[in-house]
Amino acid sequence: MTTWYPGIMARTRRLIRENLAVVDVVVELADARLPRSSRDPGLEGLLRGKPRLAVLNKADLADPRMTRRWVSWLTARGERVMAFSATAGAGPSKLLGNLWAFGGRRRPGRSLRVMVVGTPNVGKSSLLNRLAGRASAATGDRPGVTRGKQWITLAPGLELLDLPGVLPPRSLANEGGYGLAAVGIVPEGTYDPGAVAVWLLEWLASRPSGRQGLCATYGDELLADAAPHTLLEMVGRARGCLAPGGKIDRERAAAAVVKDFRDGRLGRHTLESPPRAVQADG
Ligand SMILES: Nc1nc2c(ncn2[C@@H]2O[C@H](COP(=O)(O)OP(=O)(O)OP(=O)(O)O)[C@@H](O)[C@H]2O)c(=O)[nH]1
Ligand SMILES: [Mg+2]
Repeated sequence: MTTWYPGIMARTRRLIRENLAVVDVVVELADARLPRSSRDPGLEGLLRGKPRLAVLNKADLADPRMTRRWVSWLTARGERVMAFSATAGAGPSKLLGNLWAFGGRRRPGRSLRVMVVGTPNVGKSSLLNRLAGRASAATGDRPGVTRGKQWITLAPGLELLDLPGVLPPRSLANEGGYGLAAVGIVPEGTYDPGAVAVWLLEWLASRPSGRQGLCATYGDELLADAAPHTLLEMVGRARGCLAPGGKIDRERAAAAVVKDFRDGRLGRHTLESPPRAVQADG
């Protein structure tokens, strides 16, 4: 199978296509911790040259230096892009300014209409709520919260369309490896949380900022003598995830690691780097 939930994904793509004609600008949300693989390359063709602003959301959870590198890299490739945090930090004035600037010409007196698209759980509904200054759209810490389309009218003269998330085809998502599961974009039940937790622990343990986050959360002894494959056991001990008989409950330990990472308790990390500058041809 190459597609997730083919019915829902086809319906969401149809919603995007059907509403494209009535919107002035599209905001494409990505997760700043996975600026490449949290974007569906299929959207490009679907959006047919509509003015588009790419927003690397959840920037509060990503490594700020890496976010700057990603913004520069994408900008150099001709994209309009900015970093944002829908639920933290600075307000939406820069985002609003960009929307008005990129929205193009409109009939006088008509509202600016903005469609928000992106993979599941990247914060589309949260961004709308932040712009609206009120909780108009339902949000939740799992993919698939928004089920249908919802227009939200903001004074003055701004209308926003919230849509469900679209997942890239499964084969492309696999290229994102465990990252998409780690940040909560792909649905539960489609990955093994134990494998994701072990991957995350090894990823973190292999870099100084990651080691710092692990020690701060689970104790210094975590890295003192742990071989990579025993990290999960060590976390289980630190977190008191014990099964009957005093054995470590690896499932609970894995869930704790994934949750701690998603909530930013292990530090601010970006799971993929922009490609190195390609050498000029010739
Ligand atoms: N730390 C942090 N959390 C965020 C941010 N934006 C959204 N979230 C959280 O991420 C989760 C998903 O947010 P939603 O707004 O429901 O995401 P969505 O893209 O609308 O998700 P679907 O409708 O399921 O596709 C929620 O728990 C939000 O509180 C952000 O900028 N920073
Ligand atoms: Mg939503």
